[in-house]
Amino acid sequence: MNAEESVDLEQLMFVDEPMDGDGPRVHPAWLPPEAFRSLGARRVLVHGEGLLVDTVLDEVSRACARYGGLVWHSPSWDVDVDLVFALRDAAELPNPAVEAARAAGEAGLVELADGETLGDEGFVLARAGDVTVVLADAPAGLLYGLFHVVRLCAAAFDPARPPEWHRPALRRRMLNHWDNVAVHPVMGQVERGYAGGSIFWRDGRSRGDLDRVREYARLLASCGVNAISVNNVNVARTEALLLTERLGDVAEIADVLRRYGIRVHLSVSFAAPVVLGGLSTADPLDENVRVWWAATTRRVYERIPDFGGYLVKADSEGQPGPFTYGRDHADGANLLAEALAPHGGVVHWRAFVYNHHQDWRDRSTDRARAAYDHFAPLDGRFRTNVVVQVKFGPVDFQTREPISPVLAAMPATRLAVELQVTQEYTGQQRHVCHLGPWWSEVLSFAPWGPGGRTIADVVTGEAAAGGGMVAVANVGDDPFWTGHPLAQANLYTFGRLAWDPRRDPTTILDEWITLTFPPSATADAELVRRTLHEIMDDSWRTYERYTAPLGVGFMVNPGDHYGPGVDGYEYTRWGTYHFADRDGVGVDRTRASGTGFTGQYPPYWAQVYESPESCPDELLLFFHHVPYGHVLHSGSTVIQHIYDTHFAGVEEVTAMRRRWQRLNGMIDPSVYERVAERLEEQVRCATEWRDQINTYFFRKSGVPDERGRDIY
Ligand code: GCW
Repeated sequence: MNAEESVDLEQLMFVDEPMDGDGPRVHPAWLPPEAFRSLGARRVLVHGEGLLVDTVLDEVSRACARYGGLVWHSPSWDVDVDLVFALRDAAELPNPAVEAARAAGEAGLVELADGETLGDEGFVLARAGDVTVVLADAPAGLLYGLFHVVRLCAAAFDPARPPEWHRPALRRRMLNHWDNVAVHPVMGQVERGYAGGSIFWRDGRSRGDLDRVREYARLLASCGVNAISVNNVNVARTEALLLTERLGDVAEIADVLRRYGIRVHLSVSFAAPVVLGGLSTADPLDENVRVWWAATTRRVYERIPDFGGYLVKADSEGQPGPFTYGRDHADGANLLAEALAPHGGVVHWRAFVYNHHQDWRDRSTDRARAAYDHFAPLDGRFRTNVVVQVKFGPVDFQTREPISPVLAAMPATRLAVELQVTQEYTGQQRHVCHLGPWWSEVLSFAPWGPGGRTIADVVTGEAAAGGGMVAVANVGDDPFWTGHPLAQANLYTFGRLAWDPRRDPTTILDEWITLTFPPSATADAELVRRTLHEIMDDSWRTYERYTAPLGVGFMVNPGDHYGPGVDGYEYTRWGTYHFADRDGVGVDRTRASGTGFTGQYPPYWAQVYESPESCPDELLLFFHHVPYGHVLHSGSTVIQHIYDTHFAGVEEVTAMRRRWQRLNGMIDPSVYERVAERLEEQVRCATEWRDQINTYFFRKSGVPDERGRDIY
C-alpha cells in the first residue's frame, strides 16, 4: 500500500473551508487546524461503515492532508498504522498489528467497563505495540473518540498510556437557540443574542448557505452536544410555520447536523392547531386536536426521520398554553408526547411558568414559587417521553440564585436542568464571565442535604433515563461566534459538563485553552495559559462582586438587561423586587414571615435557608430582608460587604485588562484586539455598577464606607 492508494484526500476535504476561503474570516474557535497536528501527522485506518464513520474519515483526511499523515478506509488493507478507529463489529483485518490493537481495546473494555456497554456514543481507547485504537459499538462513538484523540494530542500515542473508556453520563446534551426567523421588533434576530445575527435565519428566511452551520455542528460534536432546537421558544407567526409549510428549511439544517451526530428539535406553539391547522381550539383533550398533532408530527418524521422532538414554552410571558382550556401542563405536554411517541421523539416542556402581570404592591405573590407550585403537584402524570425542563434557579438565570426546588420535587418525572450560555444577565458577552464554576456548583448541589444525591444525579436519572442538560446558546454570525472570543469557553464548557457533569470546570477550561491556543503555535504557551486562567477562572465571582449583591438578583436595566438599574424593576409587573428601604434590603421568603418559598425545599435546606443565621451569605438577600447592619458569616456588615465587593470587583476587572496586555503580539491579533476592546467596556460598565450600587445604598442607608472611599 502506498500513498496513491490511500483515499483520495481531495475528495474527502470540504469543498470550501470557510476558515481559509476568500469569504469573511471566521475564527475556528477551539478547533483550529493546529489542534489536529498530532493526529494529522499519523498513519490512520478507519474501519467501519456509516454516515458518522464517513465524518470521521473526512476529519482525519483533512488533518492528514495538512500535516502529512496518511489515511485508509477499510476493508482489507495490510498497512502500517499508528492509529485505528474501528467499529467493534467490523470484519477482521489481515493485519496483525491492527488486530492486536483491537484485542487490546476489547480487553480494556472488559477490564474497565465493569459489565456496562459502550452504548450508542461511548468508546474505548487502548494501545498495543505502536498502535493506538479507538473502538466503538456505533459510529457516533468513533466520532467522539476522534475528538478525544484531538484533545489528547501526543498523549494519545504515549506507549505507556493505559486503556480508558468513555461514555456520556447524559443521553441528551442540548442547546436551545432563541433564534427568530423573522426579525422581532424588540428582540431582533436572536432573542438575548449577543453575537450578531442568527447562523440559521435572516430577515424572515433560512440563510440558505449552511457552511457556517456545518462548522458549528463540528464544534458542538467535538465538545459532546448532540441536540439543538433551532428556533426561539417564543414562537411567533413566521416561526410557527417551521412545523408545517417551512419544514423544508428545518430538514436542510437537520441534514447538515446529522453528519455530526446532532438531532434537530423544534420550538412549537401550543396554539399550532388553531394558528396553522385552522381548528377552533387547541384544547389538549379535544379529539380533533390530538388527531391534528398526530398527523402533523407524522409528516415531520416523513421529512426528518431522526427528528428529536418538540420544545414548548407554554402559558409563560404571553405564549399560549393549556391554561386557556382549563387544563394543566401534564395534559398539555402529554398531548404532544403522544404524537411523538410512535416516532421515538421527546417533548421538552419548560417549567418556566409564572405570572408576569404581578402587582408590585402585592407581597403575597412570589415569582420564585411559581414553577414549583405549577409543576410539583403534577409529578407522576407525565408520559415517559416528556422531559420537564427546569431553569436552574427559581427566578431567571441570575448571576446567583438558589437551585430550583423543582429539581428535587419530581422524582417520578424526567427532569432536565436548563442553563443559560448566552450571557443575558452575566455581561452579555461584553464582559468576561466564565460560567463553568457556577454551573458546576449548580450540578453538585445536593438538594436533600450534603452527601446526598445531586442535581447531576437528578438529570442523569436511573439508568441514564433522566432529562439531561440543556442550555440557551450563545453563538451568532459574529466572526468569533460568540461576540467575546473568551465566551467560546462557556459553550465548550457546557458541552463537556453535559458529557460528564462531575468534571472539574478548571480542567475543562484548561482543555479549551490548549485547543484554542495550541502550545505549538504560541511563543510562550505557559504565559498564555496562566494569563487566561488568571482572567477567567474567577471571572464569574468577579462579575457577581460588582453587580447585584448577596443573591438579591435583577437590578439590571429593564428591557435589555445590561448595566445597572437598581430600581429598574422595583415597581414593575415582573415580580423581581429587592425591597430596599432606609433600614434594609432583601426579600423575605421564609415560612415564618415571608412568602413561604423556603418550604419548597427538602427539610435540610428548608431549615438552612429559613434563618438568616444559617443561610449562606451569598444567598442572604434572596431569602431574607435584613438591616444594613446585619453581620454576615464573613464578619462584615451587609452594607460594608456591598461597598467592599463593589470596589474589589472593579479592581479585579482592571487587573484583567492589565493581564490581557501581556498577550499582545503573542496570539492572533484579531482575538487580542476584540478582547482588549471588550475589556475596556467591562471596566467602564463595572465602574458604573460599582458607583450606582454603592451610591444607591449609601443614600438609602446613610451609612458611610468605613474605609472612606469615593461614593457619590
Ligand atoms: O430570561 C427571560 C428572557 C426572555 C426569555 C425568557 C424565557 C425567551 O428575558 O427573553 O424568552 O427568559 O426563558 O423564556
